[in-house]
Amino acid sequence: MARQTERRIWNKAAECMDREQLRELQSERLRAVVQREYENVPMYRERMQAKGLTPFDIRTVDDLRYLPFTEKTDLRDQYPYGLFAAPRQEIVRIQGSSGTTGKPIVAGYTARDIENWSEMVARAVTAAGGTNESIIQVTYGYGLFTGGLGLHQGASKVGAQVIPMSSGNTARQLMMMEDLGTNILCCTPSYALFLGETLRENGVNPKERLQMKAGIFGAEPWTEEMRQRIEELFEIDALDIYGLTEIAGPGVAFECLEKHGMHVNEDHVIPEIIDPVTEEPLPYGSKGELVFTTITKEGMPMLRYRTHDICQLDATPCACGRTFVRMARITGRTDDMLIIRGVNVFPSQIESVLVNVKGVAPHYMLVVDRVNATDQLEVQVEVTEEAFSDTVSGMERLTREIQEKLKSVIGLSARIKLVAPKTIPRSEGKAKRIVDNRKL
Ligand code: DLL
Repeated sequence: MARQTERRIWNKAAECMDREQLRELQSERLRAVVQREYENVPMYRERMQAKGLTPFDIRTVDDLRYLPFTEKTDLRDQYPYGLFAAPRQEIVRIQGSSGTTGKPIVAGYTARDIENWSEMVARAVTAAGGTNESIIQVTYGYGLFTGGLGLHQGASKVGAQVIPMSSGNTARQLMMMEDLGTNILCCTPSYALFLGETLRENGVNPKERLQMKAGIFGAEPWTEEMRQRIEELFEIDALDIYGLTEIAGPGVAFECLEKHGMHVNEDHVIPEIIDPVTEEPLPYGSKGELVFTTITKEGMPMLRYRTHDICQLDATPCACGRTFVRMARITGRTDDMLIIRGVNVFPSQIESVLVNVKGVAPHYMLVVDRVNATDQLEVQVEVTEEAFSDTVSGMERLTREIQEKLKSVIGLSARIKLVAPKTIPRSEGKAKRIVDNRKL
C-alpha cells in the first residue's frame, strides 16, 4: 500500500514540532498547571508544601521530578470532586473507570478539556487514515467508560461519518459493518479478533463484501501476533491506541502506520518512566512504570500520575515525521489490576463484594482465561462450614447472589464456583489470588 504520510497527520504544527520548541511549550504549560493545582486543589497544595515547594520552584520540565506523585487511591480518597481544579459551572462532563474497591473513580472535564481530548483522538483517527470521507464504527462502550465517547468525538472532529454502535451484539456489528460500508473499526483488540473470526466463520470475504481499511484498537494489552491475526482476518492495518480516564481517555498515545510504538501527545501530557520501587525517573529506553503529568487539563489536571503500566519510551525520530516520543506496547503492570473484556478489575473490588456476602469465607481465587477470543472470569470462593451443609438450592441462591453483586460492582458477568471450606491454597507470604491463563 502506498504510504500517504503527509495526509495522515492531523496537526502538523503540533505533531511535528521541533523538540526544543516543544520543551519550551511544555515548560510554560507545566508552570500554569502547577499554579492551578496549588491554588485550587488542597491535596496538591499540602503535598507541595510538605516538600517545601511553591509553584515558583517549578520552572521547566526538568523540575518535574520534584513534584509529588498522584495515585489511583488519591482519586478514591478525594472522590468525587476533591481533585477538581475548575468551578462547578465549568465542568461539562464526567467520565469514570474502575476504582480499587467498590466505588468508581471519576474525572471532570471543562469544555476546553473535551476539545483537547477530541484533538488528541483526531490525531489517532487521522494516523489510521480517517478523513471526512471515512465511515467509522465505534464499538467501544458508551457511558462512563471513555472509549465510546472518546473515539466518537475524535472521529467527529475529522468530519467522519460515525456509527455509535457501542459494545456487544456481534451479528448486528457485522451487519452494520457490511451494510453501511465501515472503513475504520474502533474496539478492543480481543473483540476485534472475535468479530474477525465470526466474520470468517460466516464465510465472508472482506475484500468482496467489506470496505474496511483500518482498526483503532486499545484499552487492554495485546501482542504483535494478535495484530497480525486481526490484520489477516479483516485485511486491514490494525493500530494501537492508549489512554486512561485519569489523564483524558483514549488518545493519550496512538500508533502511526510505521507500527513501531505509540506517539505520546506531548503537547498535552508529559510522560516519564520511573523505577517503580525507588520512584526515580529513568532515561529514555529504560523499562519502568509510566507516569503522566497533564499540561492542558483544567477540570481535573494530574501531576505525575502513576499509571502502573510498564513500558519504555523511545525518543528516536520516526519515519512518519512526527516528533513526539513513542511508547512501546504495555508489557505488564506493577499492581494486580486485570483487564477483562476491556474492563479494569482489581481483586480488591471483588473482595469488597465477597466480604459482604453471608455464607462465604474471604478466601478466593480468580481464574482468567480466553475462550473463543473472549475473556472469561471465574471466581472460586470458599463457603463457610454452615453454608457448605446447605441444600443445593441454598448453594444456587448463594451463587446467584454473588454473581449479581459482582456484576453491579465490576460491571462484568463472572462464573462463580463455590468450593469447600479450606480448599483454596493458603499462602505464607502475599496471597496469590490470580491465575491468568490468557496467552498474551
Ligand atoms: O481504557 C481508555 C481507552 C479506551 C484506551 C479505548 C484505548 C481505547 P481506563 O478504563 O481508565 O481507560 O483504563 C486505562 O487500560 O492504564 C492500561 O492499563 C490499559 N490500556 C489502555 N489502553 C491500552 C493499550 C481506557 N493500548 C488502563 N494497551 C491503562 C495496553 C492499555 N493497555
